[in-house]
Amino acid sequence: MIKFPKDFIWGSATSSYQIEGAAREGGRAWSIWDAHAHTPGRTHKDETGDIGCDHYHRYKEDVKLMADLGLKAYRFSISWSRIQPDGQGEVNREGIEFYSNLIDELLTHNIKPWITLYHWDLPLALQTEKDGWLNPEIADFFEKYAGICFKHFGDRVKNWITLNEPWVVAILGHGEGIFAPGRKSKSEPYQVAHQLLRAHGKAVSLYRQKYNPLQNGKIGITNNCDWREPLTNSEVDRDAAKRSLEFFIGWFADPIYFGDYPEVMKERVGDRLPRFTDEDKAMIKGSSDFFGLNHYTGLYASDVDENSDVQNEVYGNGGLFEDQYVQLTADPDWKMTTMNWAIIPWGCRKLLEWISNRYNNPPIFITENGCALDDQLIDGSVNDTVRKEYVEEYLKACHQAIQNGVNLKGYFVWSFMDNFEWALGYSKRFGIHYVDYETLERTPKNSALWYKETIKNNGF
Ligand code: PNW
Repeated sequence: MIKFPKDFIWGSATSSYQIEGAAREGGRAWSIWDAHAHTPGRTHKDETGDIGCDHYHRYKEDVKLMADLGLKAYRFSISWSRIQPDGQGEVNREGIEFYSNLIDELLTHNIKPWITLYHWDLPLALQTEKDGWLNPEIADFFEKYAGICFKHFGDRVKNWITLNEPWVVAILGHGEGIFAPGRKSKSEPYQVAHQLLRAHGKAVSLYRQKYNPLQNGKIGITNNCDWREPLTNSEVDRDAAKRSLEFFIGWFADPIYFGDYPEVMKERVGDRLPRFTDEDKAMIKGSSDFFGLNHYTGLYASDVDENSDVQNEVYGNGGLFEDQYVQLTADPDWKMTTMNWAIIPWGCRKLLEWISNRYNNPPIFITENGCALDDQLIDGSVNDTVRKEYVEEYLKACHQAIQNGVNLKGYFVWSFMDNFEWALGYSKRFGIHYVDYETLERTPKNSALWYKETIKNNGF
């Protein structure tokens, strides 16, 4: 039997829009995900998080389930528009009360709360009136919101994650436009990522200066990254795999650990890549107490000649293809989840080692790992052999990484419960393309009027 270190953190994770429901209750205003999901044609069967898992009403039952499972830590996110309905100004007492009760309920059951401040549900008013993450002012709005959370919850919460997967916000939200706010662009992902990093930096500075001395907690960021295995041992393919990782995780982790974007991104993205001021560099460098990692899958990477007409076949996973010229492929023998994500536990070990080497052995927490499967309910339960095997194999890979010197400190399985899987809704048929990405209508820049016209029957 393999053994993990005694102080290893075992937990599970969720996010606000995916589970809470009560979208129009408790003084909560709409977020960009409410607007996105209520725009016809953007989610599987136009499903929304209006009800989700009804966690807002059933949180006590849910915490009881966690306790019965023996969970020691629970990672959840706060819905910004429950705390500040417009994203600025007035604090909504009912929102504070809900999370405060949830935190107390967790602590009563000996479960440590890990809070993510932003898991993609930006208050809609900040999008329609301020252009959301494109606006440099957003870093100040986020800092204020974060401060409200530290002030009200920091006495009891000792583990903070500023942002969940800024890569997804940038690429899927602003590059492909299949996630909120539904924008399609080749430059916006880089601008948005830049503001996300600045916002993270500001929130961390505030925490460290004003709250941490009294509250004594840890704060970091969670990034997502898939593994990239060179398709062949050729130098160009090894370079392609490295380049792909640098565009994926280096984009966000290099500024945090080294103070700037990877060289290869500066060279290839050119003027579309914003530059940090010296002040921002200083603020962002060293701004994470731990390396939060969401990891699920991986692909082979190979070099693409810039004159060839090969396009990236694997949707959404590569970032902007034109900037990287990396072809991503799966081995036909690999087992796949229902979301069509390859099950390759050895990729998890390799990625952990890669991160450890590049960033000088930081403490790492896997803040998400798990798999979507087309579960068959028989007599009220699921014979979960494939999922069990997935988690076991990935944990073995984690254990090997620890043996090899990686400073892995914890693991949170995704997810605590079945939930609203963004554009895929509540579908059991993941991986099937139900939306035509070519013709999908994307959100225009000044979106207030557009949403009003697009969302019939709206509550916005
Ligand atoms: C993560 N991709 O999302 C999120 O943090 C969760 O909210 C989500 O439920 C989970 O993974 C499973 O999907 C991702 O296309 C969604 O590369 C898409 C991608 C990556 C992460």
